[in-house]
Amino acid sequence: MSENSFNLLKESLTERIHILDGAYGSLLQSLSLTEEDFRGTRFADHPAAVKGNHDLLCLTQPEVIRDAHCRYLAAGADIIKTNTFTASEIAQADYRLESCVREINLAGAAIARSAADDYSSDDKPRFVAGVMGPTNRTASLSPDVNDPGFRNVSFEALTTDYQQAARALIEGGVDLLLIETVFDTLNAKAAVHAVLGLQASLGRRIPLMISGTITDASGRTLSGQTCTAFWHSLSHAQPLTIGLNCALGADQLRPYVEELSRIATTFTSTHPNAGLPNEFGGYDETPEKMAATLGEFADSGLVNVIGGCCGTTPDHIEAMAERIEGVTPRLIPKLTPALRLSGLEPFEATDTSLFINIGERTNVTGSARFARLILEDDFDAALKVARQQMVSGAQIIDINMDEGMLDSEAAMVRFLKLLAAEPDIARVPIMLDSSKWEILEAGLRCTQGKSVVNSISLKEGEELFIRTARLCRSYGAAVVVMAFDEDGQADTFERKTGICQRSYRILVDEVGFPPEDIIFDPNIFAIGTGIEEHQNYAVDFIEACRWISDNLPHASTSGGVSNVSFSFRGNNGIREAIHTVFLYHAIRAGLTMGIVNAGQLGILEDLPDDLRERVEDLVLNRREDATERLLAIADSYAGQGLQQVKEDLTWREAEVGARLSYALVHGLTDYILEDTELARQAADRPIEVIEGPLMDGMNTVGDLFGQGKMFLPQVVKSARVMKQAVAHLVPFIEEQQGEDVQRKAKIVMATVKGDVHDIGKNIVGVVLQCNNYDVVDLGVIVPMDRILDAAVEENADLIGLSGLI
Ligand code: THG
Repeated sequence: MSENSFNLLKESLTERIHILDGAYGSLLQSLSLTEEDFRGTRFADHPAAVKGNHDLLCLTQPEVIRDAHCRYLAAGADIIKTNTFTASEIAQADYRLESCVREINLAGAAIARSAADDYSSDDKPRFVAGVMGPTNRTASLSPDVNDPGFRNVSFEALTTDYQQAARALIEGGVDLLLIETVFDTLNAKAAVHAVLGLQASLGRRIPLMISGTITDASGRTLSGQTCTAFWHSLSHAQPLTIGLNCALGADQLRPYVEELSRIATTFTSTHPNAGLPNEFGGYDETPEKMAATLGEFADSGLVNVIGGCCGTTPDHIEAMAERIEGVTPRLIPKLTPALRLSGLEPFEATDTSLFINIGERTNVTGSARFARLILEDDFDAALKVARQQMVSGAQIIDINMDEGMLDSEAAMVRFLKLLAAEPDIARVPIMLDSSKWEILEAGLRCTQGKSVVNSISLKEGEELFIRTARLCRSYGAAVVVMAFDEDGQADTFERKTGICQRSYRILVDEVGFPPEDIIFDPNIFAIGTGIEEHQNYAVDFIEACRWISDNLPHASTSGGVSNVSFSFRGNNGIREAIHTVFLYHAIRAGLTMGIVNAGQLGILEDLPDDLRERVEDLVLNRREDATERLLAIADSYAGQGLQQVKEDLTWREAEVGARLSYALVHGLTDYILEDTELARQAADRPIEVIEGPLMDGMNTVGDLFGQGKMFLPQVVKSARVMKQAVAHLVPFIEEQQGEDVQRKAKIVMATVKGDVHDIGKNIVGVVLQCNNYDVVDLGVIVPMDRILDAAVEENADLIGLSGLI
């Protein structure tokens, strides 16, 4: 699309609501095409079944696809979607058609282009959106019960795959790209990274539409993000539209459409299913009903683009087009620029925000204990360090694996993947801390939220600085910029502010980096070292923060607070007093955030007067003898550090059954073995522990999930706690042979022939295995006979089938 027609589209989106077309899958399905139809002559001898591979029809039945496009265009669609939802190598591998992916995308684009051109007129231009689906793998979730850190797809593989598809779609003539049905934001971030890379190599802008999907009552994506977190993670794509599609019907989507509408500073889109599928796999919502619901969204000013997903037909699209005729489109809200990050949940630093705590303890160079845990490969305990920082009030977690004895990149990746499986920790944004770009980049490829890169700088010159800044942007991260240049670290006010200003100008003017995503760190160095040149370090830092907040609009400031007291190592009482005083003055000068030992920050008023005065003399460099005077009283404060905030353990006071349920619902493993053992001793037979308190707990989890009060990664976490409890009980159950059931219940599962949808099935498999089922998974496109044979052969108790058809 030329820059000109892109601007025309943008302008016309401000004038009227645009109509996106409806479903292709369910429309094509209604044609009852046979395996032979799907194959055509070209794939007559293809070794795998291809029925249900709708994208292949772009090659084998182009007229059928063209006709479907024309029906939607005739119904009034402004934008039609290419029939390329599964045209990725990852998805086509199910049909052994990886080698045809480029061709399918080229053909899909060309067919839609020619149909759109036929219907285009000056007063109603028609646009083609090249569809890129989510693939059938999730980059943020583990499909393996025994390893929450495992992934069956990598960011790199997704990027390569998406880039091939995007390139072919563009060559084939699409106007824009639509990354849709995003259930895992990390997959979408890989798609965005691919598109931004392509954009740079083609030297022109590729308009993007991005649409996520909310799959259950929790109102979150499958991978656990809220709508706002989802937008924060993807806003760097500067998409033309952000929206929601598929999954729930329009009615249930309303609160989330409203949320996006309120926060997204771009156009919004909604293309829901025609309701949830009924028990026959059909869709019940009529064109009138859907047009009425989406019409109300339009009347309420929530949308700029509407259309349909599964189950919608040209009649639905026609009814929508009629309904929104003349309705004023949503106005894009004007939000004040602010640092907006995300984990599973959003994080926003506004002008009125209080000081932001970044947890420092998950740092192998900053904590001897954390270093030992990582070196000993005890990642479970290492994760608890992150949790402890959060319990103590950290709003962001700084993670650093820079240690000579370690494969730092591998440790960073492993820690982040495991952390993604801990929904209570993954809630907050991550600050990736390393002096090596490769480690930072590896980390960026593991985080679905909007993270912070800590750090980049002019240390190795402008070229590298610009290159890494561009990459940070492409991965959707904010950055910490150290006051460091070709001549070294800035240690005076002039050097600190000079370097920050220079960095700011390069980032904002040359790279186009949003100033609100820049966090300056003007270097916190140790004071009280006895060296004269160090005396004014704290003052210089504080004054640099003031200067930055006055002179570099929208940028934030940060620093490693514990550095300042290094020379008082071993005396936590004094160190904490120094931190308290230092932060008091730095925050008043505008310091936005700091890397701190969360939970060990004191209050200025609580410091004894004498201590406060001596510490202030040191921090504010008010007396030559400040260090000596502080040392003189230091001994009496040694060992007086604040207590770490303790986790709330009141739940431990309940009886053991209730404790087991609580642990399941909250995904807590600390006491699960101890409690399971107590419950076993109290029970007549070990099986009763499973059938009683453990099942009660899992039932509560099920109920809470149904009510939208828990989301999927939490349910998976609960299932893993269940697995630990069950594993403890199994040997006791086996000991009682003859009396109890001796073998696990067995389930044979498969995605039925003609379908490849298996993400839901895989999750059910994980949960069942955690609940002591033997799961035999036959894979996808499995014919009925094979399922029945396997069930007989395995002597299965249950059969579980997956299929969206
Ligand atoms: N700026 C930026 N990033 C940073 C720093 C900074 N990252 C690392 C560091 N500095 C901030 N983090 C820490 C973490 C711990 C300590 C200091 C800074 C610390 N640790 C105790 C010590 O060394 O005495 C460790 C004690 C223990 O082993 O438990 O003080 O400035 N952008």
